[in-house]
Amino acid sequence: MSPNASLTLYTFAMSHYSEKIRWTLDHIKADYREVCLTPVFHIPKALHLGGRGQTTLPVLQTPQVSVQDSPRIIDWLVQNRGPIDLVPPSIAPEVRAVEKSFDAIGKDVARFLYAGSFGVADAHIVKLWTDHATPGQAAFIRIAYPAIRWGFRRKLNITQASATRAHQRISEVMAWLEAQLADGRRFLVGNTFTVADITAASLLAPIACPSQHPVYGDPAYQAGMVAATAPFNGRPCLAWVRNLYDTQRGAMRGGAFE
Ligand SMILES: N[C@@H](CCC(=O)N[C@@H](CS)C(=O)NCC(=O)O)C(=O)O
Repeated sequence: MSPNASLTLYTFAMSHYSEKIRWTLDHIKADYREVCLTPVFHIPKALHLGGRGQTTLPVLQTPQVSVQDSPRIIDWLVQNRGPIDLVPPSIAPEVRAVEKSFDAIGKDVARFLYAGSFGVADAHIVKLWTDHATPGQAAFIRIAYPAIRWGFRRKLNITQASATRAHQRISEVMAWLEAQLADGRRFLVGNTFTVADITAASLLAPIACPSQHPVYGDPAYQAGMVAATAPFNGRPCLAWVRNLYDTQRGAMRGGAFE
């Protein structure tokens, strides 16, 4: 990262959609700076930069525009920093279709993991939510945690029934992924590493817990999520995710985790 990087990526350290864009920027060796925000305190920044009435991260701030929503950020990179080898024009529709199907389970992954860890691993969650906070923000999160947790439950619609449905949808996508990988292929589309692979691996990384990731690779995270991730233990697709991290992930260059 250079101090004058032209791109700024606003993330949550633990967000899998943020990891998708972080990995993409790292792969194309973009000169960017990452700023990890703290839940709740991210809202004004995301609303202001995103300009779409949405509060989600990641948001990529560029000299021209700020772009919110990971597929839109990929679009922007292809149009403004392209051609990028992660979206080869000849197979772009297939790559983007696989990206879309994994993006679609991101909320279920969050829903399922929070359902399994709220009330069980609250101290770990508070730590995750405050790792990049100022002392004042951290104090607020600690005091207001029960209310924030309640808000998360409502926003993500976390109930026993929705967690069961989330488990089912994640399992279906994992089964699809494992069927693709059954012929021994390394990459999902076109025998080359693409945004399809990055999206699949990033969106499943909170469950696969690759050691390279600053949050999911942390033994404290893994201990906190042990019960929540247990139903997926031993799935071959998670071994593929970890292998992709071993062979393709490389360094995180945005500076947030140095
Ligand atoms: N469609 C969005 C989804 C991003 C998303 O859901 N981000 C979550 C974190 S993983 C978030 O920002 N949640 C907080 C909020 O919605 O205010 C994308 O692909 O970027």
